[in-house]
Order: sequence, then C-alpha cells, then structure tokens
Amino acid sequence: MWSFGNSGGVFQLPGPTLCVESGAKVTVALHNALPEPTSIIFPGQPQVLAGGQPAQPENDATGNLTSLTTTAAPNGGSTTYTFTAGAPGTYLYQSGTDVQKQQQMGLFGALVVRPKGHPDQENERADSLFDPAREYLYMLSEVDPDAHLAVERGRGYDWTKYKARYFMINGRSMPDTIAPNRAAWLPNQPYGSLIHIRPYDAATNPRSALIRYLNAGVTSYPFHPHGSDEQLIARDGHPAQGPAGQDLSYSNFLIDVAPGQTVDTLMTWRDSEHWDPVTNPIPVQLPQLQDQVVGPGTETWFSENPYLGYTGGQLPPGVVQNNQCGEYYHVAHSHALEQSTNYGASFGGMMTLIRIDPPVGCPAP
Ligand SMILES: [Cu+2]
Repeated sequence: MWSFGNSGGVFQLPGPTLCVESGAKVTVALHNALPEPTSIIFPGQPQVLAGGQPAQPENDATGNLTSLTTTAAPNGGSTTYTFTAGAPGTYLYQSGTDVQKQQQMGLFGALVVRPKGHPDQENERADSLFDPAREYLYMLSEVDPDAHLAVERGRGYDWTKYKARYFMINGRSMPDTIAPNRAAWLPNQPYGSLIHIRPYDAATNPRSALIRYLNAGVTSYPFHPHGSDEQLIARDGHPAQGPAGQDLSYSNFLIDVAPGQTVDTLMTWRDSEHWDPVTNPIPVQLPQLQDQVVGPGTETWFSENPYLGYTGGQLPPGVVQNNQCGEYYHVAHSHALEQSTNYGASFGGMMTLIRIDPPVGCPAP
C-alpha cells in the first residue's frame, strides 16, 4: 500500500482523519517520498491554493492531463495546500494524480468539517445533534493485490483486468475491524470500526450515535447494519433538507455509498423495554450446550437470536461467561456479499460489529 501519513509518524492506512471547524484556515503540507509525482485534492472545498497560487491541473509535454491538481515532485518534493474549510460535513481527500493507480494504492483519507461552535452537531441543523462519545467513521475501500504487485515490481497493469479481492473499513478487514483504535498489533491500521452504543433513553441516553461513511473505492458499497435502521441526514457535505430547510432525512436499512461519496447517518437503538439482564432477561431459551459454539475465547455463542445469555447460566468447563454484561452484538457489513470476504473467504472483508450495552452501561466485571 501507499498512504498519507503524519510527518515523522509511521505508515498508516487510511491517511490521518483531519477534523477542522467550518471557516477555519487549513494548511496541509505534502512531502512526497514516492518515486513519482503525487498530490492531494480536497473535493468539496472551495478555492484550494497550492504554494499560495490557485491549484491547477498539470499536463505532460504532449498536452495529456497528468494530474487534477498541483503536484509535489518525486523523491522528496513538497507542496503546501491551503483553503478555508467549507460547509460542515464529511469529505474525502485523495491523490489527484494518476488517480486510478494512486487511489487504489491507498492515497486517501477523511476530512471532517464541524459546524462552528457546534462540535456535537453534524451540520448547522439542531436536529443533527449527536453524542460526541459515539462518533464513528467508516472509510470504505478495496484492494486488487495483482495491481499492487505490479506497482511493487515496477510493471504496468492492465486495469481492464482489475478485480478487488480485499475489502476494508478504515484499512482493516474483518476480524481486525473490531479491534480497538490504535491496537498494538495493527501498527499501520490505527482506526477500528466497532460501534459501541446503549439503547435510547430520554433521561440517561438521549443522543444518537453518528456514523460517517466514505467510499474511496471504485464501486458501490451497499452497507447494511443489522438490527436497526439508520437515519440518513447528510450526503457529500449537504444536509438532507429541502429549499426551505424542510427535514428530508430518512430512515433506511441500507446505506448505499457510491464511489467518491460520503453519507452521514444517526443511529438510535430503541429496544429499552427488554433490557435488564438481571431482573428482566430476554425470554430466550438458551439451547443445549452441545448446540452452542464454544470459543474462540472463554465465551459461548448461538445463532438464530442476538441474545447471548447472561452471566451465571449453564457454562461448559473453563468458560467463565456467555458475555460481559448482557450486551448484544449485531453484525454490520456490505450487502454485496463478495465484499464481505477476504479473497472469497466468508465472514471477512467489509464487515464489523455493533455492540449494544444494557441501558445502565456495562459495569466492569
Ligand atoms: Cu447480513
């Protein structure tokens, strides 16, 4: 992979998530360590300057377009981009040079523009309020390993043969997607995508989670959270609203993110009445032990129902609990099922989990 990283930092995929306030002056200095020219475009941001001049497309000696914007020279060249952050929302930034190759190689990241004075809103609308402790970002992308091998070996690649085999959320494939942010064993893929929420409660948990989806690939990723709809509130930095500000947000079971697009959703989990693993456990009959799956750790699982039991039920030798505190886990994944594989192997790829704790939270065991 190639990627953008912080100067002096380690390689990371995707590039660093940039968070700025609308109206802020943004400066990004690009230092190019690649053996070919590269650049950064900021789709959705107005009047980007490069080296203090309006950023310009570049052509080769015969007039063919080689870059959508001003480049940094190979092997150590630099360019500094400046712009004033535009409307609040979620945006890609990515290479504008030899885009088919350089985007596939991993030269992309996310730019989050927050409304001025409202870091807990997705946009200027008061109904875009979310819980800042429950803000998630899904950078969706894919890899054709043959293309990468060709680049590594300095060969050309016939892009008509392009065939993605790996599909990622934040540069990770399932099961790495559910590992924590900055997990020590994933030093070059710092961003996790495990959603961790509690059911809606007007008194104790009134705010929704916010999920920002970005598509840095070349095909649509029909993302599908199990168990709950999400409320689509913005796309490409535009709130879902009519000309007079009418709320046009809508609830959907499928978040279809097209190439180059961003989609922001609010997720509110409403299932409070069933939630108390001590006094009101969900009336589910746990199957016989031999019908449960043990492990891979010290837990048991069974299908057909999301309820995982509660601490203190029947447990096989060596197993300490069915789950931590009565929480649920729902899968969330691309519904184009090939995208939920690692080179065809199922239950991988563009897939993660949504964890829902009891309303009281999950006390440490
Ligand atoms: Cu599914």
